[in-house]
Amino acid sequence: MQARYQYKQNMPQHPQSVIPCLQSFARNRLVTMNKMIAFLLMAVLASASAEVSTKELVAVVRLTPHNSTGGPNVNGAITFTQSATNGPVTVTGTISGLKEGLHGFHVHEKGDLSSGCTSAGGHFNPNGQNHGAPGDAVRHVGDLGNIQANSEGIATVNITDTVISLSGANNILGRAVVVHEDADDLGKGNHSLSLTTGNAGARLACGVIGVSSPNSNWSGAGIAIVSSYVVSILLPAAALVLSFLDY
Ligand SMILES: [Cu+2]
Ligand SMILES: [Zn+2]
Repeated sequence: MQARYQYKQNMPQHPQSVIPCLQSFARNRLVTMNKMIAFLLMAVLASASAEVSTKELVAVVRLTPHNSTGGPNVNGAITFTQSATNGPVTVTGTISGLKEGLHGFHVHEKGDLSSGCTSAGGHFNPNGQNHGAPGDAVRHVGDLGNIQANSEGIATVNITDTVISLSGANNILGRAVVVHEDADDLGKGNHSLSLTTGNAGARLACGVIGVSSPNSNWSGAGIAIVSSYVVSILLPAAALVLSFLDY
């Protein structure tokens, strides 16, 4: 107390004591500026993260006949759109050249069409499940059910699926879409093939799922995860360090 009293008493009397006073003022100003910069940085990163994680991903596939010499001339174009990371994917488009009725419609595991649709492998099934309907808890990731062709052989596709994705473990990019000759029994037909293929018959047309837009920065999910890591871990850590500076 004595020392403090003396210091206070001495302050106005000695011009040198103005210097520590100014230093303290400057340090406080510096801490305030650091805080302002940190908050600005947080705001910028948070908005950047929100922007990236809601970026819409669009993929496309051009379906061509499995057997261009003699088989049915089935063609089509399908678009996959995902507006939020791991959100639902809408599947839209038109397929022509089909017989009227239901046709199995799946994502198969390989984008290899070197031997037509045969080399696309089985249904995309990263979790080793049985075949099922799109709404079933147990299904292949690639199980998109059936499309329905009208009397003119045209199927208008409009599906929303919550399992397939355009990023992450269920990413269908680079794999193949296959349209079948017969209806998919959705795993409930008691046929020997029901739990593997839905007994949907021959492969009529297929195509490889590829990038449409954005044409850069496609790995949106990865960037979003890094950004949320920055927001959830690094920024609070920075704020903690700054709070220690503010003595
Ligand atoms: Cu199939
Ligand atoms: Zn399946």
